[in-house]
Amino acid sequence: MKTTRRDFIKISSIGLGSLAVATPVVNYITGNSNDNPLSGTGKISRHANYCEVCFWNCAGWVYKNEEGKIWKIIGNENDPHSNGRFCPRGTGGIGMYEDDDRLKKPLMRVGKPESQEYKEISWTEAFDHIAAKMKEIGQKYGNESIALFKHGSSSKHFGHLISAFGSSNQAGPAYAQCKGPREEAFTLTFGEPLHSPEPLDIRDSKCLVLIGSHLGENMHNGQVQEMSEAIDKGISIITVDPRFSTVASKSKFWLPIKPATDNALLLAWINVIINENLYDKDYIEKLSVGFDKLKEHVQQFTPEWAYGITTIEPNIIRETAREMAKAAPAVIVHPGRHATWYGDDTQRLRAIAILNALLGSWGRRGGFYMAASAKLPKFSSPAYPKPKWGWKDINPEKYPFANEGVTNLIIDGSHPDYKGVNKIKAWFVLGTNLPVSIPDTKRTIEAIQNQEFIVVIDTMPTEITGYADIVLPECTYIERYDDLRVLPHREPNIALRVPAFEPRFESKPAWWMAKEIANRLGLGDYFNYKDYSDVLDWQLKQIGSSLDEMKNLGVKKFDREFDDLYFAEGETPEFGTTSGKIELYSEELASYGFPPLPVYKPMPEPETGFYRLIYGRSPVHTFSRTTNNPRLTELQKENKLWVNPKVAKEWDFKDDQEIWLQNQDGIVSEFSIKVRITERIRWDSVYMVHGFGHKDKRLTRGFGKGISDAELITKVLIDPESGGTGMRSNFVTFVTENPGKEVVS
Ligand SMILES: Nc1nc2c(c(=O)[nH]1)N[C@H]1C(S)=C(S)[C@@H](COP(=O)(O)OP(=O)(O)OC[C@H]3O[C@@H](n4cnc5c(=O)[nH]c(N)nc54)[C@H](O)[C@@H]3O)O[C@H]1N2
Ligand SMILES: Nc1nc2c(c(=O)[nH]1)N[C@H]1C(S)=C(S)[C@@H](COP(=O)(O)OP(=O)(O)OC[C@H]3O[C@@H](n4cnc5c(=O)[nH]c(N)nc54)[C@H](O)[C@@H]3O)O[C@H]1N2
Ligand code: SF4
Ligand SMILES: [Mo]
Repeated sequence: MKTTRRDFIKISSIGLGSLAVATPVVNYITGNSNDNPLSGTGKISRHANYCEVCFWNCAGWVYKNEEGKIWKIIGNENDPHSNGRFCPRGTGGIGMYEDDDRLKKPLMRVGKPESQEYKEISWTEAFDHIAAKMKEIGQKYGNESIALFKHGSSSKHFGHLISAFGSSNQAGPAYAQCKGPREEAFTLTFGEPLHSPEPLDIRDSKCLVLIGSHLGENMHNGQVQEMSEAIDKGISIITVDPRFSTVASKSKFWLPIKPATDNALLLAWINVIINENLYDKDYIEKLSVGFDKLKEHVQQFTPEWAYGITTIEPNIIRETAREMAKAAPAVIVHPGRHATWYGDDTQRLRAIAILNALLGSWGRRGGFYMAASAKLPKFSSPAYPKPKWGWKDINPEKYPFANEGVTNLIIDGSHPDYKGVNKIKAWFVLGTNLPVSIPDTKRTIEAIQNQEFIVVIDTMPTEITGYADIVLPECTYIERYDDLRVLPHREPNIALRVPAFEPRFESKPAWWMAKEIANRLGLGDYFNYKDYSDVLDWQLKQIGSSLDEMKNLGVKKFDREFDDLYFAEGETPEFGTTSGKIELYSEELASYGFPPLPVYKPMPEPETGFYRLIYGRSPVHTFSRTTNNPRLTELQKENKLWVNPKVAKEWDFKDDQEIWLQNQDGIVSEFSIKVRITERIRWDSVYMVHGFGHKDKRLTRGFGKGISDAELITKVLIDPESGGTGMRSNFVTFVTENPGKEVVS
């Protein structure tokens, strides 16, 4: 049967399994964004925004109805991230605004540090207290001892504040818990990271290789849309996943690999592509270094060798390698995004980068295009003071290739067991739910308890807020200005966010909070504006636009400076690596004692009765940030545990039976999870969606619904090159009787 784009969209809702789909939100998913409700009524209004439900940051319009109430959010047709369509989560973003469980007023902890009792305070009290504490801690330990954990658009404002105060200790989970190893592996190989959105030319690709990347469940909008388009045009997809993912059902090949063995498959593919002369000789000869060493290195990694490790048959390994080569250079071995799996992640991503190089897909149509960003002038602000030390100095021996703040290193510097001199003593946390997003929660909490002061800026009472001394309620993205979205794409472009509503309750935008704190610290010069719209208007005027124009457009595209989306025929481009070439062999890695050519390292295996815990995304949720959302919990309120029928039989499980999980370190899940018996998962693993099992009772819809994978991730395998925390190294067994754990909340 021919696959159509509609089929693909349908399949992603089929992928929702038993979820209720007859809700208003679903209508928006396929809803036509062309129906212009502005016509005729005169009362309905639309307001430019870009979505903050995930970091694809699709641009769209927030609509108000005749009564001035929120009506819907839809995509902006001119936006290359959304192409006029939002994913189900983006559509459900209005639930973030509507949620009555939101943080409403600034809160201050009362009583002992470990108590979770708070009193409401005024904004003035909150700011006076924060500024006084910052001064006190700065005087005692140096301003560098204050760190910022951050995720999301508004974190920039607190990043600015902390930098102005004199600390560069800033990090977010989007690096060491997400794409860190990938960015460093691609930088080592091609001289530049991939950024977001990744410059993948999926729409013109003929073969897409997905190693874990579960597009369709991972709803990165533009990529999913381009993949649907490419499916229409007959793209051949090779999916490597121990689980029959939604996209596996759209693939020509599904390789149900034994988890933790991908490096062996990648090396065998490289072996076949080189030994069968399937690589792009001209490209490799002109543009790369180290081919001979690579060729010699991979001789040992035959498909027969890989079969014993991966359980993928040698003829399938050969056939899929030929399939890629047939499509080259219009082929993409997808680099994935959440790359922190097994602690050998820079090595795996190096193998992926090298495979793309051999196929000649970098800089080629249907492969990786050369992205371009719009250029915006910086709003004037004094230079930052130079900190005496930064996060790298917490342990200079660790993670030599980390180019962005490593959250877990800052946690090391905050922990009571830290012996170094560069101690962290206070945290600001904005837009990240650290107990859920950083593995080894126990260690994170020990680090928190070793701090003299913690401020959390959030929209919801999620787990992290319970550890704060002061909680500041931020308004949602629908109620505030933020920076212009400036992200790379085929065409440089910018997108605007304006408030469609006054903030609900007493919530406020982060830019205002940062500015008020700065004023109290004598750093007002760094926030030299009245309202953030002044900054936007000034910046826009410098590039020939204005706030008014952008309010009407939402998105503006600019011409590329050069016609260099792909490499020109015969061109010999220079790469940002040390050699100026694509580095198949990395002298740089060698110089730090790391393998200069990718290697396979066997990983620990589960004991009898234990199964590897793997996790991924639901198409209707983002991490833990949406699992209390009134719109999105209607679509899916809990996660389920995927269990293979063979395992279910051994344990005598029935579908929807409630069980608890216990990991290799004896940690038992706080809540229970329903079993989903399915052939779609290997017998050696179990699978769940991340972000459920909230432990804070103030989250009335999310509390106790399903299990949090994070609480079972106590064993972390850290990638020594980048600091990325491998989290798929945990094994669980089943507990069928209620262990009667008390919920502390
Ligand atoms: N709907 C939705 N979409 C999202 C997000 C969200 O929260 N919700 N988050 C966004 C973010 S920030 C990120 S980083 C991305 C993450 O999305 P991806 O980068 O696609 O995530 P991965 O963790 O690489 O992929 C999860 C898949 O890996 C499979 N897997 C597990 N172990 C192995 C293994 O050993 N080998 C192989 N080959 N596969 C394995 C799982 O079965 C699952 O299908 O998603 C983004 N998109
Ligand atoms: N076990 C496990 N851990 C993981 C992952 C996994 O799959 N499994 N995925 C990893 C990946 S890929 C990533 S990118 C990270 C994501 O890590 P996080 O970004 O920490 O993810 P969330 O759980 O969504 O937490 C977001 C927090 O920000 C708050 N928030 C939402 N919007 C706003 C806002 O506008 N302003 C403010 N101030 N706060 C806001 C939410 O209420 C919530 O408390 O997690 C990583 N950690
Ligand atoms: S992919 Fe979905 S959730 Fe993410 S920014 Fe776009 S619309 Fe929002
Ligand atoms: Mo991520």
